[in-house]
Amino acid sequence: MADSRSAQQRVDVVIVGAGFAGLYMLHRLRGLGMTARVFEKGDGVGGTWYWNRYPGARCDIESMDYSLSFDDELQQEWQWSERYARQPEILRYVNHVADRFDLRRGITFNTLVTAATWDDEASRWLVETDTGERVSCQFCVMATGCLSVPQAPRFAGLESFRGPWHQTGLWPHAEVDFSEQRVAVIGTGSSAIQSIPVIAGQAARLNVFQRTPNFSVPAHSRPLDPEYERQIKANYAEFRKSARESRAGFVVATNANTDTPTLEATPEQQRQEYEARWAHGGFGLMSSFSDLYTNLDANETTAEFVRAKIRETVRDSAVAELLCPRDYPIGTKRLCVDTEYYETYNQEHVTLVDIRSAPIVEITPGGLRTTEAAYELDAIVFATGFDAMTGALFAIDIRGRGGVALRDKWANGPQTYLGIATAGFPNMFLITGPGSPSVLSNMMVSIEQHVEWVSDCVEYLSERGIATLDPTPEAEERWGEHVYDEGHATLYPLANSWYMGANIPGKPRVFMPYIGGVGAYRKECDEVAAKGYDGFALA
Ligand code: FAD
Ligand code: N01
Repeated sequence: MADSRSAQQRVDVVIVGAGFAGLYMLHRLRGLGMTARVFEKGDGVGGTWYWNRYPGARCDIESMDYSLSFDDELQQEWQWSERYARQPEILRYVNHVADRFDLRRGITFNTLVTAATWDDEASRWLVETDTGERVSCQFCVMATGCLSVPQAPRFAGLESFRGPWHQTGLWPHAEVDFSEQRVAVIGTGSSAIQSIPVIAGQAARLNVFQRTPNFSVPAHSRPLDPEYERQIKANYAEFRKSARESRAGFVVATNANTDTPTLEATPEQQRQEYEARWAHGGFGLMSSFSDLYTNLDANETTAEFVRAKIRETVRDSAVAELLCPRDYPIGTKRLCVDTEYYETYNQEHVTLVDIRSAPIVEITPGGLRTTEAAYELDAIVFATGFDAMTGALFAIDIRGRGGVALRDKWANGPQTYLGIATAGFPNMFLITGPGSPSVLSNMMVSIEQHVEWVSDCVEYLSERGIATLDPTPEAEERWGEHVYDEGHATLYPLANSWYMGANIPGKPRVFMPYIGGVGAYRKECDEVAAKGYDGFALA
């Protein structure tokens, strides 16, 4: 039997990750006649939707938008059941995509890519895995996900806890039953806000441990209106085009951006606009006026509108005040989209614990202790977020020209050209990497755009016999300044968000995504390609 540790296979491309990005990348490369292998650490496809099986998980972009557009038959045939699809349905969809395009045979599951090393002489990457495989490839595509490395809970005494504990981002595949249990949820970000109402529906007692409250708007999810579906499907090409040219990667007619600055509207006009968007549900609230992300006074009118909604909804006024965010502008941490989140706090068996004023000291065998009180618990849910955007890349020992480690190059924050490549790491592509619209957009639009740009690029190079493509340091620096300027022209840097790396101890505080909008960004990428990959050195 061949020893897989010493054997070295050669392919054109290695793709790391089998979420939507890795799957579509494989499909495109096959279309070019290239050989490709995908490595995936999970035992199935789907990435985010494979790992995040917590109760209540669903998307916050509407299903008709949060779906692949590259194949018309696929988008015409697939039927979403709800306005916002739940995790099991999205996982079924992504599995359907894998089967429909015969992608599974290209994927090696249960395999972690541990290292990728550039060999300058051979102009190839050597990719290594935890199963001992060594694969040589001309191109390496990191489709590793922006929210794929959950932050490990670091609480003293956790190992002593007698009951089960779970992380939302690594949820067990077997059903978790909270009935009759005293449960803690730690964290109040999107994952917690989705899961809390569902866990409250099962548990005997639920304590929510909140450090920082988040702004949340109602999803008003419901069965997908067949007439709406028919209209979109009759005109899907136009619908997708508008999304690609938009700022955030989706456009919902009733939620269109306005050009009016907030303070030019009277308080009554503001209220009417906010009420209409609140009633519609979803992210539209933040496009009520033109300056909500740039003008603090304008932003405060929206923030106060949401705080008033919280006070109206939550009967205990002290709890309502605790749930009102005050120390960052609305929208500068990702807005949450919920189903009866605030209402949950009206239930007798649900308690909000403020761990800002009384932090958690330790987990004990029978529960948890803060500086003020002890809580008896049967199970703990950590909804404590992700090492976003760079976590999955740094988990791989990536070494570019001269053996330079990506972790060292990016020690003070990510540096990329277009968020798609980084100088000194030739022929390596980052799907939805830092410096691209990525997590600020409908990710489906951004993933498709990157995958298509990368496959066009690889085709261009192959047709011309060009061995390597590497961003020039000058182009990378210019792009970095542009990303910085755009980000810092907004209110985003005022928040301690994961966009800023602020949720991970020791992570540099840098606003990582590009906020210029997916439409403008796509144009920029297309121009770079049209000019023969301007800003890249081709050799
Ligand atoms: P992922 O889906 O994260 O897939 C990356 C894959 O790479 C993973 O399966 C991982 O196991 C694998 N991998 C990583 N490193 C390695 C390695 N070293 N070796 C082997 N395999 C590796 N976006 C939206 O636009 N709308 C939404 O409504 C939305 N909802 C979300 C809800 C949740 C709970 C979360 C966490 C994210 C959500 N997102 C949403 C963002 C979401 O991550 C993207 O929409 C999209 O699914 C990302 O796809 P991807 O293929 O780029 O990455
Ligand atoms: O993570 P988060 P998430 N002690 O980082 C708290 C996407 N997503 O998994 O703010 C106590 O937002 C932390 O508190 P603080 C979406 O893009 C989408 O919820 O640091 N608390 C915070 O409350 C989203 O933005 C959906 O003070 C600690 C929470 O944990 C992104 O994924 C659903 C703590 C983490 O919130 C991440 O969301 C789910 C500690 N030591 C996810 N450490 C949709 O709706 C952290 N916290 C589609």
